[in-house]
Amino acid sequence: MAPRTSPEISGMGHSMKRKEDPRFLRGQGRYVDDIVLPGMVFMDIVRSPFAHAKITKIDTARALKVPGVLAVITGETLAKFNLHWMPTLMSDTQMVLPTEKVMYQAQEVAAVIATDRYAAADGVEAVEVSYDPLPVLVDPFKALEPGAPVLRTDKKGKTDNRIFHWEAGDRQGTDAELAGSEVVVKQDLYIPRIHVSSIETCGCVADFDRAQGKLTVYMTTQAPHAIRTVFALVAGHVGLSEERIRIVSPDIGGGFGGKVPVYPGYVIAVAASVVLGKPVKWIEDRMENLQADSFARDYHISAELGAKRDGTMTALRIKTIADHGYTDAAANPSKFPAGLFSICTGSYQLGHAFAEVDGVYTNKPPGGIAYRCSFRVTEAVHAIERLTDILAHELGMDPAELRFKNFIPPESFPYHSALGWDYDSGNYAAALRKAMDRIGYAELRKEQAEKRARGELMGIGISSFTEIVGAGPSKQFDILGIKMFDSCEIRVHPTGKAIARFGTKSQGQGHETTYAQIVAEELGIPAAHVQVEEGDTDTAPYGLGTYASRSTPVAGAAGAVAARKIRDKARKIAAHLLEVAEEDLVWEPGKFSVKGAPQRSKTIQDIALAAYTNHPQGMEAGLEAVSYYDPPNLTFPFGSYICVVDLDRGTGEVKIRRFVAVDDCGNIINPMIVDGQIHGGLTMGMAPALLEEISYDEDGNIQGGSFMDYLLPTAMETPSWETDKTVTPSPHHPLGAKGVGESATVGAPPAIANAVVDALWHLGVRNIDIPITPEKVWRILHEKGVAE
Ligand code: PCD
Repeated sequence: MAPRTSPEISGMGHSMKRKEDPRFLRGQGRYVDDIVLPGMVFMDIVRSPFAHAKITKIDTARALKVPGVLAVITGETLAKFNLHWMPTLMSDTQMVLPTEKVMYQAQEVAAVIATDRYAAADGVEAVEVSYDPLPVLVDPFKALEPGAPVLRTDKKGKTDNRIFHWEAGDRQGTDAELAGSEVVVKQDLYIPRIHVSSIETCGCVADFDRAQGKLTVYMTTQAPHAIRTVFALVAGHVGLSEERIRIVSPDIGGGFGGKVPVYPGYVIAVAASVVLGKPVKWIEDRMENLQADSFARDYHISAELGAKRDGTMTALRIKTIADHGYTDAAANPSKFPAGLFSICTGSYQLGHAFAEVDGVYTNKPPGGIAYRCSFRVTEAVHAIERLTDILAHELGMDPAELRFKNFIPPESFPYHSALGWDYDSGNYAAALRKAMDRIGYAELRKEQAEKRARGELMGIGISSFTEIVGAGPSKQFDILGIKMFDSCEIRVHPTGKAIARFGTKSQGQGHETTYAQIVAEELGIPAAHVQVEEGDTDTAPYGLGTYASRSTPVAGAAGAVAARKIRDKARKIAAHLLEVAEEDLVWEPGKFSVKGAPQRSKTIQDIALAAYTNHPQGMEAGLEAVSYYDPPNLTFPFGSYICVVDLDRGTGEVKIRRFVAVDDCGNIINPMIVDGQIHGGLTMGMAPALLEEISYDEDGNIQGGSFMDYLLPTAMETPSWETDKTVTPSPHHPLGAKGVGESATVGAPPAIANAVVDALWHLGVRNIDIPITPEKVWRILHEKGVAE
């Protein structure tokens, strides 16, 4: 789509350089740890070595003698104010600090406050905690067995470890259809626990000002307003009411869903600041971040896909056990305990589908965050895309051909899925065809056959995913009852420059640039003259925050709507200045002119000045507007990815030779930023496919709790991504845009897994659970007698 505005205005479609980058590139960003307040003290946390144990004693005497240590806070301290437990976003309860027992390794046990960070760490070493170990449950299947020890003994009347049972679709119809299907493929898939590992860990500076009775918390949160409300609900009874709480999210070094939850550390820091009357800084270290912050995934999926022998898909049935750790602290919309997992019918016409998920308590850290995925979409896409490939192989059909046969055709949109979603728009075949042309699919298949004949192992994997982002219509989506709208407030100053404030919060996505471009598109004020602000609850309009790729679909839409309100007023002022009727004016980005007399015009800058100096009698002065946007539907971005791998028969290493990603996120605001999002997302999709996993031994000891074992991709492992686009606008979004931030992380893992299995299918390999490590492949090569 050709941009409508000039490069000077830089509305949509311009690859304008990021306004935030000069400060980031010069090391001048202002992150939480850069905040230094007078009299500030430091907090460090004592953590449990056991995954499940009774606390018999906490002796703080020695710690209190460490020079610089000011206080030690325990569960008992908090219990006096009834602050030792807090609600989770899923209306479960979570310990801030324990008074009786710990439930996972690395759980917070006590906090030490000291005059400097080192003294706090020394104090942590000196706190003596006595534990009485209890039986540990790490396997969710065992946790569900009758007679398994009940973990949540704090919940009166709880007799098992099940958290919830959730289901969607038509069970009977699906059962019947599958029973009558000519072919049914079944596969168990485990999608392991992973961690976002953003460059910046979590932390805060809690500053309770006794004189004003006001609490300011600078913190790494993706959702500042929601956090303010949660704090008010949790601590209202000790006098912290909402107007006395200010949350500030400064620059954030990566969120990826990991900075949505409220972690105990934040609450303890707030309590410490209230008790001591001093600002308290708490910054997690790298190991704490990896071991105790919310995890993602951990879904045990059992899926069945039915089809006719000609490849027409008929029905999908999925049963999932979801390991949630010791509390349900998933960051999901309230009505969706399994997130948007019911997008699992993917890009295909499926008449019948049924999905069920059981959430289970285990002795692991809580979480279930939407790590670069709009609430369990990654899990859903992995299931359907893996099953589709298995079906193709079983039928002896080309996986691309099978997809073309089953895609929802473009004329069927809006498409009502068997699990209840109304997909807004799509053209799946166009994206797959483009990806196939780009990569030279037919040639690659020939090459693969030749190589196979020579014993070389090469695989081609496709993933044609559909995403679901932009929560959400407020009739379905809320968090703790707060509807999931989002907001924008724009003020145009007399000199024609503007400030735009949003209810979301960028963590690196580039909102300062793209939001300014949205305002530029709608008002013709150059994006360079639009200052974007987010993240301060004292100034920004109330919004639900940035996650689930919702900023463009929801807050971006609010930006367009607010700008249009301003344009409506600007039209009235222009009519007054030009002494014509409003209907006689035509708009082009940046000015109104008189129909048939284009030389008679007023620029938006002229109009802005008039709004303060020469506005019509009876009209209020000023030029500003606010919009709280409630989207009529979600947006459904999609794409087709093709991955080519070569397997090393000596080492089992998977080498990604090529990876073509064709994405469709509707109309694009900033093509350069979108490409950056795809590159980052693909790398974060490759990571769990090949490298990352957090697991636990029988005693609940974390495996992969440091970067020695938890392997993040570096430039060495990352291939050169080849990206392309198709453009299918969203029919309901004011700018035709869909979200894109998570597409690549969601779409990439099955493309890679499908490619590896494609290389090995002829040897009888149907599935390898991710991460597909060299060791797993090496073992298979030996088992099949093809190792070198
Ligand atoms: N765009 C454009 N166009 C279109 C779309 C979009 O341009 N069509 C762009 C925008 O504006 C921005 C971006 O792109 O800037 C993105 O967007 P979105 O999709 O809307 O999204 P957001 O909301 O903003 O964001 C969020 C996401 C998420 S969700 C995640 S994970 C991740 C992503 O984002 N994270 C991050 N990306 C990123 N990047 C960075 N740098 N960092 C970070 O942290 Mo979640 O749920 O939270 O898990």
